[in-house]
Amino acid sequence: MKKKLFSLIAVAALSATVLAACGNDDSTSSSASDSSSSAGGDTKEITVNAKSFEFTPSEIKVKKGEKVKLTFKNTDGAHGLEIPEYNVNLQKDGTAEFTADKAGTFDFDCSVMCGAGHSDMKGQLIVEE
Ligand SMILES: [Cu+2]
Repeated sequence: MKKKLFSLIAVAALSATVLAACGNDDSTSSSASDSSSSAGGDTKEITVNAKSFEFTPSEIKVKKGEKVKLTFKNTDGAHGLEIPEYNVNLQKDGTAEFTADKAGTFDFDCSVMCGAGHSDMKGQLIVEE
């Protein structure tokens, strides 16, 4: 009985470690209970990091019709990420989801006044037909 419980805990702890190790850093994770979140499907997951004063990557390419899950992360300073055409405006670390249903090249930029290089923080979302 006790042994079974222990191995259950060990498995839970192990999977929590594995999850944490793969860079999927969501701070609100409540261990193994939220493993149901969007695994698979055709969602394109993109992470954009921001530092003073640039985005990495500064160019995002997706295909038209693709569902996009955008994860935004500040690695230095406090910045935001705004894609007006897609009603995305993250003003701190977080995620935004949208469907890339308009083809074209759309500018994104920083939406938090972050200092001298603020207006240089630009990138492009390219939605290919
Ligand atoms: Cu800024």
